[in-house]
Formats: sequence, C-alpha cells, structure tokens
Amino acid sequence: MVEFFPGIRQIKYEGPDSRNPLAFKHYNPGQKVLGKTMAEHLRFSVCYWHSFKGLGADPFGPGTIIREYNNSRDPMTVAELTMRAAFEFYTKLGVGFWCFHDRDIAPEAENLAETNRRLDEIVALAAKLQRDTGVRLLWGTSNLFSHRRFMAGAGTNPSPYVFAYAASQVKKAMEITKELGGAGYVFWGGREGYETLLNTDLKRELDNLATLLHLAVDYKKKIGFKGQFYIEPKPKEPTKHQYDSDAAACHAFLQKYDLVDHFKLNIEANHATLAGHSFHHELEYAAANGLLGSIDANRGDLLLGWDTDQFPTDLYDCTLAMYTLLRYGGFKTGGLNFDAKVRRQSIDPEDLFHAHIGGMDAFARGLTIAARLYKDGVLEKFVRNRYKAWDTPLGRKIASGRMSLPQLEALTLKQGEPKIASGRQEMLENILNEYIR
Ligand code: XLS
Ligand code: NI
Ligand code: NI
Repeated sequence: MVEFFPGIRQIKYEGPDSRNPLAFKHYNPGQKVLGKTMAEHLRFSVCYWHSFKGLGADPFGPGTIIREYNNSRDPMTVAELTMRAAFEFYTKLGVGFWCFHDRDIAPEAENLAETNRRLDEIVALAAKLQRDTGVRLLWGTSNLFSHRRFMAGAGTNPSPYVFAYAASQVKKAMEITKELGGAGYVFWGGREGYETLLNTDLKRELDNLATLLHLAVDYKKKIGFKGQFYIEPKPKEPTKHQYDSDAAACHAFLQKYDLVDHFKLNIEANHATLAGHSFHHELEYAAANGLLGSIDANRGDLLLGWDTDQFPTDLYDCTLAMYTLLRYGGFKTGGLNFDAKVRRQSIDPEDLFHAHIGGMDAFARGLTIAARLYKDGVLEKFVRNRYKAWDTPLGRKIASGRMSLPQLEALTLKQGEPKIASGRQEMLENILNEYIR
C-alpha cells in the first residue's frame, strides 16, 4: 500500500527530556489525570479541511503546498487518495477523532444527486478506514458557504430555493455523519450574516435560520441520529456581521427560538478573540449556561484582525481552557478539534506533524497544570470566599428576591457604608504563574 508520509513512524511519548521533534514531550495518552486518561480528557481531533484540503492559499496567491495525493486529474481519485492519506496521518499521530465538511471529502458534481452519490462512495471508504484504524468521527458538518449559490447565505438566503438547497445538504450531511457514527454535528453559520443592512431583512433572516435548525432537529429524531448538535459562534468573516457572533448571542438566539435544549456550543479560540472576548470567557460563559459542547482548538494573532487559524501553543490559554473544562466535568460528546492550518511556508508533510504535536503537547500541559490548580483549589477557594456573604441567611434572602427595594433601603440606612474587599488580582496572577511551569 502507498505511504503518504514515508519516513515518519508512529509518534510516541518520550517525556519532557526528549529532544526528538517528532515525539510527544507531554501528551502521554494512557497517563491518568484526576481519574481519567489524558486521551479521555482531551479527545483530540484532526480537521480534514485545513490539514488535507488547505494548501496554503491566501488572498494574494494560490497554494504553496504540494501533496502527493492531489496529483491525479480525476477528482474522485484525489478524494480517495486524500482519505487514505488522512487516515495514515491520524494513525501515525495517534489521535482518536477526525472532523469533516461534506464538500471536503467529496467534490461537488454537476447536480445534487451525483454529488450525493460521490459522497456515498467516499463515505464507504471512510467507514472502512474507521473500522481498520479505530479512529472515530467527532463531528460532521455541511459546507454552506463556499459555493456561489450561498453568497447571500444558506438558511438566511433571500431565495427559498437556496434555503431548500442548504436544507438538502444538511439532510445528507447528517445522514452520512450518522452512518460514520459521528458523536456530533456542527452548524457554523458560514455566510449567515450580512454585508449591509441596506439590502437585508434581518428579522426574516433570523426567523428562517431558526426554521432550518428546527427542521434539522426534526430530521435528527426521524433518522435516530444520536449525536450532539453544536452551533459554532463567530462574529465576522466571511460576512461583516455574523448572526452567531458569540456565545451569548447564540444563547439568546437558541432561547428565543426554543432550540436551547437541542444545541450546545462549539467554541473556537480565535473566534472568541475576534469577538473581543478571551477564549476563557467564551468557554466559561458556555459552561456556566450548560452549553459547553466542544472546542475548535486554534489561536489567532493579536496583531492581525482575521481568523489566522494557527495551531494552539499558548500555555495560559490551554491551561485556562482546561481549568474551565475540568470544573464543569469535562467533555461528554465533544473534543479538542484542531481547526488550524500550517503556515504558507510550512510546505512539508512533516510540518503537519510538528503542528499537531505542538498543539497536543500544549493542551496536555494545560491539562496537567489545570488539574493541579483544580486539585489544590486555591483559585476556587478564593472565589468561594469572595462571595461567601451570599451564603448567609441575609445573603440568601436578598439573592432570592425576597427583599424589596424599600427593605433593602432600610437595611442600607441601618448598615451605613458597606465594607469593601480587595479583588487581589495581582496575587492571583502570581499564583497562576507559579502553576504554569
Ligand atoms: C470557520 C470555522 C469552520 C467551522 C466548520 O471559521 O471555524 O472551520 O469550524 O464549518
Ligand atoms: Ni471552527
Ligand atoms: Ni474558524
């Protein structure tokens, strides 16, 4: 059988003293952390689009990366070879999961029927490779943003025929995700937003988007797909304003349209920063509202204003992400999907390995640091103590709304100026720094 990554053997854990760039220094899949293995906590996934279909193109030039599996002129041969290369990569890297869009794995044909036939052919191969390797599908999704028909949106399109096309794609993508045993299905609102309000009926677009999601919920029940639905927030790009702009906006949308019980959120690090939040904030908001489902693990560049989709390397970000995750009980159906791409100059197949090894090691360190923080409970103790007056009888009475404004005024007149306490931010930052090593 052809090898697409010759010369690269199974990536192994060699420990922090290893100098081998093609080995894990921190990610030791079987190592137990707080009762679960690292692999169980982290549930790493490789994304198909950036890692196997992205070839380094940017707005100023076409791709720079040449891959052997792309050489054939026949698009279905390319699709097949790419799938084989992908599973060789997952296996050599030692990840448990992968993710895809319908159009990543099989190219569109002349019409929907033929496109779906192509999908079936490739899905049969993917199913076989999953069985052979034990690699599982974290989630599937539908690309409702690349084709020109979706230039004005999919579920939010002014044309009901485009809506119908999008719905057909969602239907098929959900079916194949089910067939491949996917643990989830993502809705990222690619072009669900607007460029100018001068041509946009915002209210109608939101109503229609909700209708599409309701239809998906109905169909999910109908076919017995057990995976978790996720919405992936992003504030801009491709459109100037995206409706699913951040976790709080998604939460409001899901509540308004009575969808909140059917969806969780897939939080992406760089989307959080584009929204003017930290990754930690978005995760904490989602978790606090019972909506934390999965994570697209990447990072942006604070000096650039777009979705650079770099591999995560920031230990603070990884630690705080894992800290939130641990406090809220960890992943159920979700995982850490590397929605990230190698840089345009990283043209060798080997670079794909370096990129993922770095991301996996960074999160493994984040996990062990967060586990120590969590076990020692220093930050939690501080926070608990800071709010402890709310747990007194008076605090409880106020919190439950059983004291009226006049009663609170009477209390204040009696008490006088309240005592205030330091937030101790610098001390807490120093404590965190002591843990990060
Ligand atoms: C784009 C999104 C996309 C989703 C899947 O910015 O991150 O890759 O994860 O459609
Ligand atoms: Ni993403
Ligand atoms: Ni993204």
